[in-house]
Amino acid sequence: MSRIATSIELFQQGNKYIPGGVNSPVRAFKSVGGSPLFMKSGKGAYLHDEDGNAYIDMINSWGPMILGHAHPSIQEAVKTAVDEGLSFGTPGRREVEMAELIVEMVPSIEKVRMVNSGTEATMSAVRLARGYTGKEKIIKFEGCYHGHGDSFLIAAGSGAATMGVPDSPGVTVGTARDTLTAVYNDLKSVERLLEENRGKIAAIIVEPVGGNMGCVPPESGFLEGLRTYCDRENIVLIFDEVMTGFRLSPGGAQELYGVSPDLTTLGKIIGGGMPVGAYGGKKEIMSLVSPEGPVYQAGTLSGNPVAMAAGLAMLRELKSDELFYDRLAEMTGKIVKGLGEMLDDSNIPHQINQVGSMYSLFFTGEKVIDFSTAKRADTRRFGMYFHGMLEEGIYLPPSQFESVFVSGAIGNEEVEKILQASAKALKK
Ligand code: KE4
Repeated sequence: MSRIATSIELFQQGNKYIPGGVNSPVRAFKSVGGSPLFMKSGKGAYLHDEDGNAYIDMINSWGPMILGHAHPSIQEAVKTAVDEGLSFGTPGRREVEMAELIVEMVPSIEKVRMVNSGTEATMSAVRLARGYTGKEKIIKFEGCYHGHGDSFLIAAGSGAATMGVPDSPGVTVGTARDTLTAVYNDLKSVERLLEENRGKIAAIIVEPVGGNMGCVPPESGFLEGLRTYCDRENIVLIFDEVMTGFRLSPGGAQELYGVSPDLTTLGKIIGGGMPVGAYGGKKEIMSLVSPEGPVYQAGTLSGNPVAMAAGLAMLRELKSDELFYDRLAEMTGKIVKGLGEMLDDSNIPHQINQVGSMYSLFFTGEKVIDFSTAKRADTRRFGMYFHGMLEEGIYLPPSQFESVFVSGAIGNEEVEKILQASAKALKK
């Protein structure tokens, strides 16, 4: 009998009632093949599937579980909140505490609004930027993902057109017309769009470290260049830090790279594992958000007390341990160094991009600096590596175009296991 028989059975059952058997597409293992694992529990660095198999978790729920699973202080905070009731639809103490903490930790945020997902955060930030500037177009970057809002599901139009085309049925041409797509790390591609759309661009939205084409760091001067353009053209610079916020440093990528956006979107870690997103930034812009201003945005469960309890516990843990991020980057560096050495020894063409506790292994000989170079990596080889690691009990992101997220629960013992597993998986 298969070692993942229960997961297979649950997936078959799930497919009867849920589109693709999952509640978020990337979980379905489509790009690596095979049947997705159904996880039953997590503790520390480990996940346990429904068949009792244990895995070292290298995704950590796509980023949120930076402290590892079932961290005592987060569990305790949630249990306390649960005993007081789940939701009131009124303002609550924890929302004020959370807003205060975010303003304290993220340099550019002066006011912040809680929402329920990263998608809600980015959709709201773009609407706010349009309301604030009175302009309609936005610039995003190929390979950057900002959630499933219509404005973001846009493929790069043909060069001449420069205008986007819908990347999903259901997204209207009208919506696509207002989204322009540039090339990550290529300021000239941004300048061309600015020249062709002078005075029409409300916002530039960017992942300050690419995580959705695999991990792709900003080249020197890229983020600074965007900041210069936005200052010159009265454009709102939005850093989508849903992935990098509280991941790369207490103040996220903007603290790491020293570039201040006008608005920041947050998610993942901020909820401690519960559904939370947020957007925030300059008071001058945020003061336009309803009910203080005319830009409407709302949410029944925004600032939910249980979710706030989890998020507060998470951020307080991260804020309290000054050496946490250094240790995390050092542990990640050990994995990346060991992996690089064995790939060099095996003469396997590879690139490993790492920023702090995010990294991606690409099977390609060329530097991966944008979506085009990422797409030229050998994704079939990645699928084989993914399954080889899974068989050894290491759970990697099931896609070449996702980033590994190392948690603070991964210690030297786990690093050793990850490298031993990699040595075997690369031989398959
Ligand atoms: P959510 O709506 O999934 O909470 O956040 C959307 C989002 C926004 N911005 C960035 C930079 C993001 O990475 C995301 C979501 N990331 C994906 C993983 N690449 C979530 C996993 C999934 O879609 O299931």
